[in-house]
Amino acid sequence: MNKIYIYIFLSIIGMMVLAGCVTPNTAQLDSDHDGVINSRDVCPNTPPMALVDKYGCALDSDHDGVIDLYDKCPNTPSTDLVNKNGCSIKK
Ligand SMILES: [Ca+2]
Ligand SMILES: [Ca+2]
Repeated sequence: MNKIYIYIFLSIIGMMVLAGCVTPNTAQLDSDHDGVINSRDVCPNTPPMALVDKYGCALDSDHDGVIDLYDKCPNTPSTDLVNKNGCSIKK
């Protein structure tokens, strides 16, 4: 008897979805799992384990273009050119 009620309930929900009455709430998804939902995420593809700001963008504390997650020299002067590891390139 209970299976019939479950079947009827699921059928009604299914019909509502098909009719467009109920849509999955994709705005609340966080596809890159950084803690910032997609509808507010300015950087939707941040690497796993990267620390992010309130906009969902990976932190780059020394602003050299290499995010903290990959930056092996986290305090390079802002005037220096850096390599892919975030370390100053000798001039
Ligand atoms: Ca996100
Ligand atoms: Ca950096």
